[in-house]
Order: sequence, then C-alpha cells, then structure tokens
Amino acid sequence: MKVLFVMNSTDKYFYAGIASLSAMLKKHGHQTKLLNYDSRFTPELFIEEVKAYDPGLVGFTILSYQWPMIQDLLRLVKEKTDYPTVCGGYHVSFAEETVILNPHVDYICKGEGDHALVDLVTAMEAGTDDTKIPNIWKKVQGPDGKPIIHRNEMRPLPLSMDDLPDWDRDIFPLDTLLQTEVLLSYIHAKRTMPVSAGRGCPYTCSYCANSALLKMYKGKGKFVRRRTVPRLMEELEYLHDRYEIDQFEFWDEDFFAISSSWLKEFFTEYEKRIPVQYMIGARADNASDENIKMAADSGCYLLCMGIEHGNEDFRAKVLDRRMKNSRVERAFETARNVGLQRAALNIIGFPGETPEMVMETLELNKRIDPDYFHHFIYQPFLGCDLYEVSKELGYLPNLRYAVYQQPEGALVQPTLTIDQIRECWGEFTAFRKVVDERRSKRFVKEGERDTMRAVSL
Ligand code: B12
Repeated sequence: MKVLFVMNSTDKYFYAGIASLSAMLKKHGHQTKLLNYDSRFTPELFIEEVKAYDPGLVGFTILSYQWPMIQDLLRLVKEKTDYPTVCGGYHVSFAEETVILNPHVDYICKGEGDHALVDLVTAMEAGTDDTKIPNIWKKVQGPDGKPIIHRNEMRPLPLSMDDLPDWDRDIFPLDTLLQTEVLLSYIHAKRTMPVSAGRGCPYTCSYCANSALLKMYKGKGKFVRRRTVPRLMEELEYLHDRYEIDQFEFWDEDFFAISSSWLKEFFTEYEKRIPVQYMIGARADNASDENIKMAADSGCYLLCMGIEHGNEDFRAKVLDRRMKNSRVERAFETARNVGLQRAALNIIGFPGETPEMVMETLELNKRIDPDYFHHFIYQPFLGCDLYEVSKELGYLPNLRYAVYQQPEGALVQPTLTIDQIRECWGEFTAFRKVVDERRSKRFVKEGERDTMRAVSL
C-alpha cells in the first residue's frame, strides 16, 4: 500500500517518528512519501499533491502545538478526497479521545507505532478485520449516526531495538537540507546527521512527556532500550559513507543513562571505527568524570545538559528532578577540562516560580559558564504531571500555539507575571549574547570558525 505521511513543521524537517515508521513500512513491502506542510504550500497545492500520490492511507504525526494546524489539514483531506486518515505522535498518545473524536480522523495510534501501523496497513490491504489491532483505535459510524470507537489495548514494547530497521532518511529532502545547513537543533556549518542509540528515558521529570510514557507503558516491557553497539556502529559507518557527513547528533534523552558496559563498548568502538565527531545530551548527575572523559576521548565534541532550574529544592520538588547544583557545576567543569563544548538548557515560568527564583537559574548558569546557553518558556503539555498542576491552579495560557520563546506564551500566574518574565527574559538574552560572543572570539583565537550557531530547540 502507499502511505502518505503529513507533518507540519516550519523548523524541523527531520522527524524520528516518521523515519522509523517509514522504514518499517518499506521493510514490509509498502511505499511511503512525506509532505511537510510548510510555507511552500497552499491548501490547493497540498490537496493536489495528496491526490497525485493517491495513497491508501494518510498518516499525520502530531506534537501538541501542531494540532490546530493539523486539524485544518485533516479537514482538507476529508472534504476533498476519500482517503482514510490515521493520526499518531506525542499529542495523540495523550489526547487520544479528543483526536479520535475529530470528525476527520478514522484511526489513531497510541504510543509507538512501528508494528501497529504495519498491522493496520496489512489488514486494510487484505480487507480483514482492523478493529482489534493493539495500539490502534478505529472509529466507525454507528447505525444511529453516532460514532463507535474500537479502543484497543497497548501492545508490549518491541523486545529488541536491533529488530527495528534503521531510520528511513530518504523520505526527507535530506541533500537539500544538508547543503542549506538548516537542520536539527543547531544551524551547523557542517553536514550533520541525526541518529539515535535507542529509545526511552528512566526519569520522571514533571514537565516532560517521559513521565506519562512510563505510566502508559507500565507492565508492557522495558521502556529504556538501546541497540547493541555492533548494530549501531554498522548504521553509523553506513551513514558516514553514504551521506558524507561531518558529524553525528544523537537524539537520545540521556546518553549516559545506560549500563557502564554498554557505554564502554560504545566509546571504544566509536573511537576505532567512526572518523567524525558527535554530540550528545545527558543529565549532569549521570555525567561522571569517567563518562565525560570517555566520551571526549572517543570523538564527542559537544555535551548538552538540561539544567532547567537553578534552585535545587524547587528543581527536586516541583520538577521531580533531583540533582545537586554542585553536581551540575562539576559536570560542566570536567567537560571543559577535557576540551568538550558544553550547552546548558534552561526553562523559565514554571508554576509557583517567582522572579527571584528565575534569577537563581541565571546565577547558576553564570557560575558554570557554558559555551551555549539556551532558555525557553515553560509550556504545559498534556500528559505531563506539571500540566495537571498548572491546570488545577488555573494558570494555563489561552494560546492556540505553543510559544516557547516568547514571554507572552508563559503560564498566567500571580507569582510571576508576564511583565516580570519579560524582564527576566531580557537578562537571560543578554547573558546569551555574552556567551555567544565569548565563544566566537575563542574560536577565532584558536584559528577555527564558529561553525555552529544555536537556534531554537
Ligand atoms: C529527540 C527530541 C527532539 C529532537 C527531534 C524531534 C523530531 N522532530 O523528531 C529536537 C531536539 C529537534 C526536538 C525539538 C522539539 N521538541 Co522534542 N523531543 C525529543 C525527545 C527527546 C525524543 C523524541 C523521539 O525522537 N522519540 C522517538 C521517536 C521514534 O518516537 P515518536 O516521535 O514518538 O514516534 C513514534 C510514535 O509517537 C508513533 N507515531 C509518531 N507519529 C506517528 C504518525 C502515525 C501516522 C502513526 C501511526 C504513529 C506515529 O510511532 C513512532 C514510532 O514508534 C522527546 C522527549 C521524550 N521523552 O520522548 C521530546 C519531545 C517530543 N519534544 C517536544 C517538543 C515540545 C519539542 C519542541 C517544540 C521544543 C521544545 N520546547 O521542547 C521542538 C519541536 C521541533 C519539531 N518540530 O520537531 C515535546 C512534545 C510534547 C507534545 N505533547 O507535543 C517532547 C515530548 C518533550 C516534552 N516537552 O515532553 N525534540
């Protein structure tokens, strides 16, 4: 069957979810295509391209902030064509009832869709029963005109990550993107390829979808999974040769949150076999001196660490993120000493925060003196514990789109007004300029170009 994926992203053109699903469908003999509804499109052109492909199924991937736009696209597809529609992605997993009740949605996929989508497409093609596929919900019209929804159980998580095929990168206009240097979370002047060593994170930070995913998959198998090192190396070698890339960007939540034997094997093999540098993200409390040093020796050039908040107590109690500031400072210092560049990620505007507490975050960042400094406005996402807290307190902003880089997108709360956030935001932005300038000067001094400019995440 021909499956057409639709996404709506104006910033990121590569989607791990679509890359995984497309690879799996192709492995099972199906064809895929992707339309990213960006500024190139008009509704007319979009429908023209949908019809030209003539798919058996149109699949939408949805992050929460994309849902308003995706609803417009779903309506277009249903008003202008007869193609069945299926929705998946983070928003769908946590707002499943809302999405399936949308009149233009036929199926949804809850959670990981690799096997579920193949099962659905196989059943649709064979004309067999598609109402009992685990992870898939189907909506049909009842005799009284009211919708009947077949809500199915979650299937166990795939046992081995090695059984899943490598991401399908060819579904994305990758060459163009590599050449125009606009990819991923940074603008790189180098050809950079996103990769993933596995899936899942063991932590339950209250602002992240992960806590909700852990609950959703409870009893369904191991959530934190890694590919075996030989299998991962095979893919890295292949990608390096095939796309002539200069560096890898790992998208794992916390690269160090895995057994030390896996890490040691990875670092040893990477150093031996992969001739280009790479970047990773990790929690500071897992970034031990030993891990940082091994990573640097093997070719890691950038370590991104989420600090999120400078007040240790608030970070532990409200964000459910228990780590000492001394640990954070140590990780940044060790990383600098072994020659790694260090990125710090921070969030402003949590429920119950005050301007003084926001400034504690800035103070901590000044102490650790990062090479890249990012700050975002807290966005409450459905499914996360902190969304529920913000909702109960009546703080949810009345916004159609998530705005994580504008103070106006913040929670509406008495302890931290939008005006106060604006002031803090100004100070954070001023610090970011200092960090950027310092980094650029250092690169010039070292005879290198500052090849990477951080953009929005
Ligand atoms: C890696 C990552 C990124 C990467 C790349 C994301 C990408 N485009 O692929 C970068 C750093 C670029 C990034 C950016 C952002 N991210 Co991000 N990111 C993640 C992270 C850590 C892992 C995501 C991932 O790769 N998962 C693995 C893939 C394979 O899984 P998947 O995408 O869910 O796809 C599976 C299923 O969902 C399903 N599925 C997905 N689509 C479809 C479609 C169909 C038809 C079907 C049937 C099934 C299906 O099947 C897939 C395969 O099993 C998560 C956090 C987490 N704990 O998971 C946040 C997360 C996804 N990010 C999030 C957000 C909000 C953002 C940003 C807006 C920035 C920000 N402020 O956080 C930007 C948006 C950029 C964009 N347009 O993508 C939120 C989304 C919350 C929500 N409810 O929408 C998350 C959950 C973090 C959080 N705050 O909780 N992110």
